[in-house]
Amino acid sequence: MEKKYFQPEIETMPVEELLKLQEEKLIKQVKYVYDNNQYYKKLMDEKGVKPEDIKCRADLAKLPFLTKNDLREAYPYGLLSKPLNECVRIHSTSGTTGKRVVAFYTQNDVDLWEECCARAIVAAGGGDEDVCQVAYGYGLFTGGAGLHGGSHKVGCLTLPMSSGNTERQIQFMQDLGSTILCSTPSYAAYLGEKLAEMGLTPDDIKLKAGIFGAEPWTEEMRRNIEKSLGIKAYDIYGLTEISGPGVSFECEAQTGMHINEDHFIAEIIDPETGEVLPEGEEGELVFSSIDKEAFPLLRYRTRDLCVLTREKCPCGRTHIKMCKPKGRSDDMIIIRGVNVFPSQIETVLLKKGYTPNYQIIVDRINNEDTFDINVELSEENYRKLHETDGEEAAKRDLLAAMKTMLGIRPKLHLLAPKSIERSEGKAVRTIDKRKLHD
Ligand code: DLL
Repeated sequence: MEKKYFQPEIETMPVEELLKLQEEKLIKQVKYVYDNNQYYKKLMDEKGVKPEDIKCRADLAKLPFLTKNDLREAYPYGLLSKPLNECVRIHSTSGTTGKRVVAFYTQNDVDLWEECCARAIVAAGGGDEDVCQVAYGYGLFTGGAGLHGGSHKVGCLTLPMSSGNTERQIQFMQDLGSTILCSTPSYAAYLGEKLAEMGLTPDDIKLKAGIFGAEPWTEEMRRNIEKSLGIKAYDIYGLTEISGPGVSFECEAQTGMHINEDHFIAEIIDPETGEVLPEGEEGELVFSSIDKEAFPLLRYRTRDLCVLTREKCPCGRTHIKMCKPKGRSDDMIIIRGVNVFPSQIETVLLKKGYTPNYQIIVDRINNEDTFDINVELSEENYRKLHETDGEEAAKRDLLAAMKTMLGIRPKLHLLAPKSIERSEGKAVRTIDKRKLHD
């Protein structure tokens, strides 16, 4: 029988009990970190906070923040809080900017992390009769390992495909009857496209659900993937520093992701002042892991912009929900003084019937920012525009919609089908050439 929750007693725990549990774990964890981690002890000493000062959940605000810079400074062992012989695993961020961040896990850390992923799979309708195709990258990236472990815990038949080799993914999907797909949303969109290209329809495969995350994606993208693969698409969020995928996950309501609050305390802060903001306000997401052993970060600033809500959820889970993150504050591009998020561009494109294959190119020429968007046309659109000579009119229409959404005017280029490289992992949406000149 299909289970509704992986750990019902925790996932539906009354809120007061949950907050009490967090408080108890927090008080213990602060002492543990202070006693076992020189780096964080120093930050606490500098701020004049002692473990005894943390007596309740609200006292969390007294603790110092940790930032990505701290993690780089402490690389590789500075934030490790267990002897290496008690650690069993390492994962790492992709390190596109600066030094990689390395995170360590004890066996207990791995078990709790995999349970979080198992909760996400069950929330997406997964059970021991499912075939779970894990098409996130395996390796240092946490996506493959996390969902793989979660799939085992649920008892699914696990297909450790990793990403790439797209035709083979579809072949296996057909031959082995995969029912759940785990991948980045951009790769799922590519798989949907490939399915059609191979002359197949969603009726030729057995997929029913997808668990997609690791990068920002819009509601329009969700509908696009759901249609092309014939599934229900669920969001999953996480970051290497805090464990990996499964820090939060979507339930059947598809209105935000439940944060696994028995392991992580989430706060929203004003990114400028560091002040804690009330529920419902948008700001930077900050996490404290309250029961991790090897790499227990307290008040880690994610740079993800987000809103938290504790509204009652029809699924029965009591854990607080976070909205789809708008992107990291560092995904935001400032063009001629205006803040632009790739997700805004994705929304306009998909609403107007374009493909989710686009690239933003920003440069600075003669001291002025240039802003170009390459938009790939579908075969159908391409044919239509060329048969009717409608390219200029289509561009004008798209430009007006972009101007309304962004407040500034990009230069649009409508490209032939298949001219933008597909992503098998996290999509690279922005090429900011200004950084190359700095
Ligand atoms: O991306 C972990 C992960 C793997 C999550 C698989 C979900 C599925 P990192 O490589 O450390 O870890 O990147 C973490 O990716 O701070 C967000 O900016 C972004 N991110 C992750 N999930 C989502 C999501 C993994 N669902 C960074 N929506 C995070 C938007 C996401 N952004």
